[in-house]
Amino acid sequence: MIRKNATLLIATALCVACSTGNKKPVETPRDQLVHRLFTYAQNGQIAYGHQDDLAYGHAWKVEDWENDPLERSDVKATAGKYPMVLGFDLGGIELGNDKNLDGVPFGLMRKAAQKHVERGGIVTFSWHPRNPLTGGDAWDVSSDQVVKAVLPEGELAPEFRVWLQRAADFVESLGDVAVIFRPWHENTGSWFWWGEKLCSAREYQELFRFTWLYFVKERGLTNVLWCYSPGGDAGPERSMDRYPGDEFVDILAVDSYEFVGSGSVEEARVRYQEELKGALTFLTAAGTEHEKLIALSETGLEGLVDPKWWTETLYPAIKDYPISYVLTWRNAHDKPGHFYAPWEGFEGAPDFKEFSELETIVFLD
Ligand code: BMA
Repeated sequence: MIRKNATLLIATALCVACSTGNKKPVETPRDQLVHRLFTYAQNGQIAYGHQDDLAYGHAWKVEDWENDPLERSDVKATAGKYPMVLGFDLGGIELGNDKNLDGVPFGLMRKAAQKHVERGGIVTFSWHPRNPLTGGDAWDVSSDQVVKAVLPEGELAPEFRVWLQRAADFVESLGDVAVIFRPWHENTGSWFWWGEKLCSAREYQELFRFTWLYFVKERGLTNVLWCYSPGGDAGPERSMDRYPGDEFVDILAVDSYEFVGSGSVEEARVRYQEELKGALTFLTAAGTEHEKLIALSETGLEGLVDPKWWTETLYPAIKDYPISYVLTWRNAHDKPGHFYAPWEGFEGAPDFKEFSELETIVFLD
């Protein structure tokens, strides 16, 4: 039923997305990407994504990126196929650094993103910029004046403009490639300086809109799909209270993780599935109402401590919702327990392989 309603909407939205005023066929990379994501949702398919997949994995990383073919991937090693969606994080670009906050060179990121698109994949960027007021990282929530300070009337506006400029320069340097950009994520939590308790709803909306205006209107970066992704536990009211508005958003998404904590894996699974189903029910309705694509922009279970996580936890929780993609977080090369996809030799890998072979889950062959 959910799928049927969504299909009707998607068919309508697809016409809107494809029409360029005079019934021209799909043409720009952005139109093509919108079309593709709507088609997945319409067909009951979900593209699978993995953060940083081509840059490193569990206990390995690309060293000489300029000469590396970028063919290594934990996902490929365990599923036999690349993830369809490749995520990267721009954190650090704002300072003009040559590597991001997790040590990924931006040169490698650019090359991997372009290669992934050439291979037929989709690329998404998140951004964990540092705290421009305190000099701390994105998680520095010691001041609730940061968002206010970076807005056009604020005392840090000129510096923040340079930060936006550096992020936009990177996106522009990718060439004529459409990408999903997901700034100011998990804003219904209060662990980033743009979080719920750190700014008013209006300030948050202005931050998102200002970022959009800078990229789209000032820089003419029209190949970006804008993704708004609050936390999966926030519910409709809190999520939409800070929604920047239909003009500024193409994809409505949520981030939602499974946490085991001190309880059992079984209890964690029940909590996670409940939260996820609640969030995806809300997203499905919001997607219909606002005529937007929907996605599960970040998810996972750290260390995959549930051996059947893919087929018995994640899949049953997402299969009935028209999400265009689901992305699991990174496999750190330097923190042995910090991984969200299997790797070669990991005992839970067969369950992931089974997941990758499901007809409705889309990988990149
Ligand atoms: C977090 C962790 C951190 C990382 C950050 C940005 O969830 O993976 O180690 O620095 O994301 O990628």
